[in-house]
Amino acid sequence: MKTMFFGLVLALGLMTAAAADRTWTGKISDSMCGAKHKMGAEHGATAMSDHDCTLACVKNGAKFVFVSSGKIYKIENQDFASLTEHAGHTVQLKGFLKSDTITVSSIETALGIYDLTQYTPKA
Ligand SMILES: [Cu+2]
Repeated sequence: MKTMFFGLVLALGLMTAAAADRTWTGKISDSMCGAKHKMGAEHGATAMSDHDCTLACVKNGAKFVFVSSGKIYKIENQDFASLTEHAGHTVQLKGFLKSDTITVSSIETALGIYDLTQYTPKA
């Protein structure tokens, strides 16, 4: 009886570990641009910030994606609130990865990473 109980605890423990969230540092982008926003190529001659480009692409039917270490991950929960807020930004994303798709559980601004592409200089 005792061994059965410990077996169950062990099994539950392993299940929890397998479903644990992971953290990545990367950029919120869109499926149309992927890793690189071609600065206006998709949106006429106007140069756009990564933030605006991502939002514009998503508005035009693209999906939010997450780019980390050159790899593009799909995002399962497209309606996750801070995706819009952090579009085009470098963030720390927490979530559960299944094949190439992440179910996002939290998005935070990546501390210590100063990303120039996030800022559009005001003329
Ligand atoms: Cu775009």
